[in-house]
Amino acid sequence: MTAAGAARLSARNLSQVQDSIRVPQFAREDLTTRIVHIGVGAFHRCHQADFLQDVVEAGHPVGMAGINLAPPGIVPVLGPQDGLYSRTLADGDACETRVIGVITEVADHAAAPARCLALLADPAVTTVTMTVTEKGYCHIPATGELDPGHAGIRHDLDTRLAAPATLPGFLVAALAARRAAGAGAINLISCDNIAGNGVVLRNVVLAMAGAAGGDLARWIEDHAAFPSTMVDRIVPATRAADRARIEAALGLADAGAVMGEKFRQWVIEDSFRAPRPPWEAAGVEIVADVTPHEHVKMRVLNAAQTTLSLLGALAGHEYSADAVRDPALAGFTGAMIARETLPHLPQVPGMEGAAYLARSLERIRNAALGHRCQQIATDTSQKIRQRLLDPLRLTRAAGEAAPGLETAIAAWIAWLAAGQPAFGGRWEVADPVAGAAAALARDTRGDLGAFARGTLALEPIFGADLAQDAALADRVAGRVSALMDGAPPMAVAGYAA
Ligand code: CS2
Repeated sequence: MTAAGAARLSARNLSQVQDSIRVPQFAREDLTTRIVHIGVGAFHRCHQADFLQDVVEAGHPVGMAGINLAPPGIVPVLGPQDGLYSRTLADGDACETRVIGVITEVADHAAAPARCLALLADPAVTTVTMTVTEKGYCHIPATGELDPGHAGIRHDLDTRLAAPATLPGFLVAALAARRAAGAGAINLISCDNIAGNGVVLRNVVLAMAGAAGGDLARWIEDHAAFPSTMVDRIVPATRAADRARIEAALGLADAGAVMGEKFRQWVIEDSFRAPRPPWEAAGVEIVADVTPHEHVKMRVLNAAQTTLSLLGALAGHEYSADAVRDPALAGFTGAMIARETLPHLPQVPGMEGAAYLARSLERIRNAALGHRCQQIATDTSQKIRQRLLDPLRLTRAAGEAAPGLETAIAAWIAWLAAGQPAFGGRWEVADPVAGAAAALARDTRGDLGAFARGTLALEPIFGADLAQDAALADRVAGRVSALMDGAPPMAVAGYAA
């Protein structure tokens, strides 16, 4: 049933797409490229691009160019397809497919660095959005500041931004080109799940510009806006079987096919410096302060995903939808967030705590999406602050115990341990702290308690307040042992009772 051997979706054969599939309802040649997006991965293709298509279909012909800074390249995927691809929304047996046509051009930095710089120096382009994952900002998670010891940042500075390998390096080089071209002000919009993502982006760009020398940092302060955003839609990496089903429905091969849930939300802080697309036409919320939305989303939906995925992986579940069907894991996760996180959350109309939590768990139950526990567990060092540590800090400030959040943190350390040969070597640890965890496992020679305490002492992740708390380290180390020694459902079963 695959479309192997079938023609690839492209502008030429768009009219052959099956009638049940919605194709772009506009003339693509009328689009003007006003946005550049960096990081054209599955999430972007199913979220910001899907919103933009609604903006265009509402009568605003805004096109977007897509750049990938890091592998995999986007040109081999969307180049032969003239930027066209399909996105499918799936819920149970129901699914709806739409061909997205707002991407006017794609470029990979490795192959076409000059074109990538030129796109950001084009006066018609006034907005740059980005999804480069949490670690793409090269910041210290505990502080939100640029990490001067980051190997990529050191490379970019040592080579005077001649061939930048990082997002901050690329943006500074591109903004220098933009200033030289006299192209004017620009909105730089992070769409990654970091609390205060606009503040972090501003921090790393200004620090990089400062370190590179000259007076570019001053120009950036005067000409660039860094609105914070909250983005939401569950979009796992596309599975081969899903792609095959989509291709069979399309009647054409589609290397860019993505699949996500129906739910979507995008909230952007109203602080722009340059013209921007009328995103409101697609239901995007433009608000004075996006912080409350970010906190609710990351501390409830994302925290539930992280907790269920770490415990789920340890318990042998493949997908987060399997983990949430495990009554002990779901009961624990729901109770942890309800008891320890919700009491400290801001009130956001439409995102009320208990209902938002119930809806989040329901979304994770969507078995049509194959969201692997291991995918969500990847890079937890970059995600844990906004999902679990900041809520823990609020309980501490209120003088409350937080056995649930401490167990979830222990689940991450147990997941790191389980990736070490000394503790079973069940999987490969995909995380920037993988090297540090491997060294710690060697140094502690199979002593799980020492491994747990050593991990918790990583200040760039846990911050000095948590990293230096010996009593917390003892409690978490005990929970790590319980999770590794017994079956994870047993270790959490008592909590919800
Ligand atoms: C997930 C997110 O992989 C992960 O870290 O928790 O990608 C999540 O699916 C999205 O934030 C949902 O909006």
